[in-house]
Amino acid sequence: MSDYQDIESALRGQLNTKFVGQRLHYFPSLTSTMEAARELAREGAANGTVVIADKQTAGRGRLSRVWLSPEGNLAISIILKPSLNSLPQLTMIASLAVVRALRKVTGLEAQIKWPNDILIKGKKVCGILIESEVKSDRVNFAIIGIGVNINLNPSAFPEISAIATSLSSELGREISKAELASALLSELEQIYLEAQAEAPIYREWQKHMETLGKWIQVKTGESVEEGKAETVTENGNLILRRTDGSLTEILAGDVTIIKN
Ligand code: BT5
Repeated sequence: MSDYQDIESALRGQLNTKFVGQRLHYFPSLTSTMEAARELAREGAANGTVVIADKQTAGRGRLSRVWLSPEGNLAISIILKPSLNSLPQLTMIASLAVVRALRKVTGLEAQIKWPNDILIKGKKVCGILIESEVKSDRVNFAIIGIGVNINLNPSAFPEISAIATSLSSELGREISKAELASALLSELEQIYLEAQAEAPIYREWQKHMETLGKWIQVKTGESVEEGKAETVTENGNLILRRTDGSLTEILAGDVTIIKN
């Protein structure tokens, strides 16, 4: 199946959720699903509204980095209206949903690299981007952006060939985009509801975290910290033990593993 309308109707047919994806906007091509979702959210789109593009011409990562999204990539944005308290949990919710959906649809066991990468055998198969609009102490909306390399050959993209993988490269066969998107949306809804009910999702998240126990360097803007990744907090922050034994809590950054 390659025509986006076929994928869209297969997805609508398979989707088994209460609210996530019940409003679905599927485009053959967009600059970025984050832009389209933001416009919809500002126009008052319902909680759980989903935007998917078969390909993106200006897909983005954190700090305006480029996210390559040719057709074999699933580019999806989900609009949610969480409370301010649960906003920091969205990265955890999204990454766990990806891990569970990958296991269910492909049998592959993925790992989480703090804070927002999903890896298979050490290579990036998925990236997650959270954006939100908060006014005083209210979340107007949050958008979870997820990009998964489904059916693409990373070696065709020199920018990412050394660091990326895809489901088709791991499995040696193609995976249905509709099936993966549908599994992802239902896992996401389930974990989002669990988290609202204060279930401790961070323990499961921590269990899949490959970063923990390793000697790492974390860059956050101009600041660089080095030490052992000790643990993560319930809000998803990383606790690092520096060489002098002191601890520091890091909210976001880019991790390089120095030593296992
Ligand atoms: C991310 O940023 O990993 C978040 C990516 C989020 C993409 C989704 S797709 C749907 C929605 N719409 C968007 O426009 N974005 C979201 P970051 O941690 O900053 O990682 C970016 C880095 O990942 C780049 O600098 C590359 O090194 C690498 N990269 C780019 N494209 C990749 C790909 N397709 N597969 C693996 N790695 C990639």
